[in-house]
Amino acid sequence: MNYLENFPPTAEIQRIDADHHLHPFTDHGALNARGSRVITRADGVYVWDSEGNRIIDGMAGLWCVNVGYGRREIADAVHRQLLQLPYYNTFFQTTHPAAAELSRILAEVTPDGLDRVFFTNSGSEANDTVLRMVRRFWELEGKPERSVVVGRRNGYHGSTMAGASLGGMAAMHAQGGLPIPGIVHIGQPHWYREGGDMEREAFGLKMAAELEEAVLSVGADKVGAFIGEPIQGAGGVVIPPDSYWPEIQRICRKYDLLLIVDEVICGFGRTGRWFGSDTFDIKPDLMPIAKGMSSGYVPIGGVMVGGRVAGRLIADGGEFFHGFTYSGHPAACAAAIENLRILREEKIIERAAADTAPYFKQRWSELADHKLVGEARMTGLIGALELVRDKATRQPFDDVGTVGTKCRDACFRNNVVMRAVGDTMVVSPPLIISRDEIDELVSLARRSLDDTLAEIS
Ligand code: PXG
Repeated sequence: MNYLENFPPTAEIQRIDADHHLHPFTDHGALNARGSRVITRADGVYVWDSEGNRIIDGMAGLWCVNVGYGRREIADAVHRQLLQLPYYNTFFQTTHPAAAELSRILAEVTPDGLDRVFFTNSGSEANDTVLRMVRRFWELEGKPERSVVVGRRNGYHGSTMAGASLGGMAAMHAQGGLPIPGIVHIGQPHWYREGGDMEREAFGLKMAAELEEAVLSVGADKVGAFIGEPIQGAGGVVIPPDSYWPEIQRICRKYDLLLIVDEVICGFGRTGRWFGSDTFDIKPDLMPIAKGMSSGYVPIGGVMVGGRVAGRLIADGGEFFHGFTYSGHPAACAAAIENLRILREEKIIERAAADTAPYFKQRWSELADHKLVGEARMTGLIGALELVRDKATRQPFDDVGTVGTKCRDACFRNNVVMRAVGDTMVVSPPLIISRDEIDELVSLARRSLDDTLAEIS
């Protein structure tokens, strides 16, 4: 198949795909009955399908294309790197200029105190790395029993064994004997769905207090770390009350827990600052990153490591038996370096924070007047709509996910990408989205809500 130009008709691609391609997180019976949507090209905030439809991408791919599609500079940087050095490893006392340069830039743009990076190829690998690193750290501290990590229900940290275990997705844990031993979960700071009659900030404190309860019930001498996303992305853009993160950090200090802040979605500008940790004033010991690091052009991730852990690993650690063939892959590093240059030199994050994020907030908030929408929330350029049966009482729909899926399908038909998380619609557009494009995104979102309402009435 000529897969770049003059590709076969849509039905033919769909047939080949159905015969040979197993997709992530997919019910293949349902997919093959309908046929995959075939995306063939992209530019700016738009993607095009094989039928010629232009679709506004409210999800920046999968929360990752922060600089938008079609940046030739990134393609050129990758091309040049592939010609000069397409591959070399970073294992046996070697490095290459791109890996060294990217590590320097990451130390600059990430919060103070995070001066070293361990490279991975994805967010999941970053979280597998972080679990091994935490346990190695406590071994070196002479406290190997502090191997337990506390995560949160409805958190998402990836799909590998450690990633899915650190995460708290019930559906994932229901398959294949997860979580692995040594991971416990506390509740999530989801005020709209779970806060009941509590005032928002009081609810934030209550959910943070669950960390202390977990530490005391497992035993303070056994718990080594807490992991959380600043804003839970895949869990439905759960924006915590302001009281939450200060209290989590107080408890981490009190029990000497390492604080792991998973910035795979929130990092690189999503929340209006460079990192969610900047937005919420969090001081991580360890920080998994991926997605916006290269705007998804080439896969790359990593773990930013603070002084406490790095000091131990370097000073008296001997060898840390961990790493990937493609840790610090030259082409991926080249893509990330160029992506970060664009973000910095064009001040994309600062401009979004000053102009388009406030505009998005204003326009997105208007959707709260829709009959289906119980809450419209947002921070920076990430947002969610809670679809409910009854706005006054926040009563959810009975069969959770049914209405969300209908709305997602309506979005498909209306040429806008929004993702449904149960009955929560989420968006996370490229950070370069303009005011006009925000208008288009919001008006197509409203049309899709109208279509959904008509369908269920
Ligand atoms: N941490 C966080 C916070 C994530 O959001 C990962 C780790 C794992 O990254 P990789 O690169 O291994 O996928 C993620 C990924 C969704 C969706 O449907 C979200 C993610 C991935 C796929 C789908 O919302 N987040």
